[in-house]
Amino acid sequence: MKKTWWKDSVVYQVYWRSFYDTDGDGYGDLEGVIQKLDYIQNLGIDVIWLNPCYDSPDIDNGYDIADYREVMPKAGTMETFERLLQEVHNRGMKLIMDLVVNHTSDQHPWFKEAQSSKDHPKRDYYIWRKEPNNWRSYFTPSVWEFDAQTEEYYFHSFAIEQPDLNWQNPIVRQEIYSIMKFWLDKGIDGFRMDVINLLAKQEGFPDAENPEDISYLGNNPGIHDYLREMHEEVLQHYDIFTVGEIPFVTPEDGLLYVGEDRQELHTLFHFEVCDYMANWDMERFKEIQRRWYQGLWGKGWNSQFLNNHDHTRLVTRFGNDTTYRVESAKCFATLLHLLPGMPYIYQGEEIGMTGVRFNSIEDYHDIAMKNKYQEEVEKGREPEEVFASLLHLSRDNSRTPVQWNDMPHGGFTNGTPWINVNPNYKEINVAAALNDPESVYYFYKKLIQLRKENEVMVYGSFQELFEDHQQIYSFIRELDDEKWLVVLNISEQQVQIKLPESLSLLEKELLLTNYNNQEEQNSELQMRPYEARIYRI
Ligand code: TEU
Repeated sequence: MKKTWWKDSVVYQVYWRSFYDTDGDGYGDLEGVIQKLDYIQNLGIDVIWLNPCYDSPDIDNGYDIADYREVMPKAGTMETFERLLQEVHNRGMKLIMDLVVNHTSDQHPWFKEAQSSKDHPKRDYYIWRKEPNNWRSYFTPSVWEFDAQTEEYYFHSFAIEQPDLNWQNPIVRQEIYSIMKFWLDKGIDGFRMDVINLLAKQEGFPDAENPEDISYLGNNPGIHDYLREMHEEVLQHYDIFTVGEIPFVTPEDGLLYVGEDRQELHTLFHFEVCDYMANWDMERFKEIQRRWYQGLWGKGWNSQFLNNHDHTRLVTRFGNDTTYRVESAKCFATLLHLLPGMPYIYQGEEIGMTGVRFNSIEDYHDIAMKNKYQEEVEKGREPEEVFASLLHLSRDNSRTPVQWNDMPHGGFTNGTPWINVNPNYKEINVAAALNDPESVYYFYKKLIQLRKENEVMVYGSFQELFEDHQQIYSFIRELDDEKWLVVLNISEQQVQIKLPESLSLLEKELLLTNYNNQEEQNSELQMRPYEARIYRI
């Protein structure tokens, strides 16, 4: 298996608007990221993924871009960005940008021109039809929005303010390739590619049998031609790393995007867990990991994550964010960093930040949640009931500001934060974590250091134990003569297991655990709630 710099890497996601505010406008900014680079470096991070900071009317928090070659004033200036990139490289880290090219903002000049008349040369930059079909978008009841000016409908996979680009148009593709070169020539180290398998649309837009299952939006014929052309025209000319956000795919589909012989992408985020598993489901999670390992191992590279700016913080969604917040945070950290594939840390995950429960829909900002709330209330459902049903998976659960200390607003801003800080910031904050050697922060630091010193965590094979166990997730990673046993109790119960005779732990080295007082155990293991252990065997 080919070894490369990015496979060895741990990626840290910075959602800059909620990271650190240096000018008091209540929004985090790129200067704030610069000022916290030492904190990120000390954790042992290799690559920073920066969420979109291009000029944007900010309807979908930057995922609606109006100018791809400008930095959003809230975030800073192009000079700030270039200094950030330089400071990242000065610390031996790399930086990847978010590439959002399935759609633009409706305020982008391209769309303004396209909307101006049916005969405008840029009309074909977007997708227009006389009649809608029955498809719904991620954020709205229909993917079609009527444009009164030209009396046609335009297509949008997300909000009406995010019209989809027409990738069938070769001029559009060349526009995007030159934008990618613009940033790559500045020295960035790659791209996280937003819903990149939505670029190709189904020919003729046939009505869907079940419009609620929006998988018709992605993974359509023609997508691989676009990605191979992108690789040929842009990606192959730079020593960079690419990760695609790729919903609606099986491991077999996924391999077509990241196969090492495919000349498309390096790795992917698939969403079999995050889009379909609202709460922890051990059996389902094991089955998903098993299929993706069998589907990709030795042929393509997987990515491991359980939260991001779209998905509720993992201790709240999958763990226990009260009684066992620290134990479950460390247990899931061990899972993500020991499973095959690249691990991603979402800002605040490294201190065990939790999801949030604000009191009113007014406290929430996410367009996906607000649109869904309105849609359901307009259908006549009780507002309170709708609000309650949206809390668990609201994207704002992971968008509250990073909690740096126990000062007002968690030290995030001297102004008024764009979204309220999680009230638990007095207990859960970076300053407290850095002062506590047993904190979640130092546990992540040890895991990342282990990966730097042990290739078995990167290139080691994966062999499961106790496949059917509902609480214990255990597996072996092996590379050459290095063999590690991982045992995780992903439950609030005390669990006893008996290891196979061949796996006696006597005199075996315990490399890492999230519980201190370990009694010597041979093959009978008493696993406490959310206990995690890594042995060299
Ligand atoms: O996300 C797409 C999206 O809606 C995700 O929430 C979803 O989990 C995933 O695609 C799988 O279906 C991307 C960005 O991450 C998100 O913040 C944007 O709102 C969206 O695209 C539109 O750009």
